[in-house]
Amino acid sequence: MTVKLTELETQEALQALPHWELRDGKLCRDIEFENFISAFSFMARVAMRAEKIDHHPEWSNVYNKVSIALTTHDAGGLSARDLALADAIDKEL
Ligand code: H2B
Repeated sequence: MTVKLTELETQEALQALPHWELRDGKLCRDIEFENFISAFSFMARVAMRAEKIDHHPEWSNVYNKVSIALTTHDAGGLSARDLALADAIDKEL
């Protein structure tokens, strides 16, 4: 079972992730790309990373936009695994 972050840990994490915000207790980022293929190739790269760390995003894509929401289902909220994935996602941009 993965441990859920405390309120303080969550606030500290948000300081370190300026492109991310909390929505409904999930760590969210919306990204706009130049076109569909840029958006989709980003998703493919993130999918490979997510699989490697066995932690997967909730996300959707419409043409050149990707909306991401991170949460840890096992923890019933945010965990360090979401922070690691957010970091990995930022590195793919
Ligand atoms: N991804 C996310 N976002 N939350 C989880 O709780 C989760 C996951 N659990 N990916 C993992 C896979 C779990 O099902 C496996 C067995 O480790």
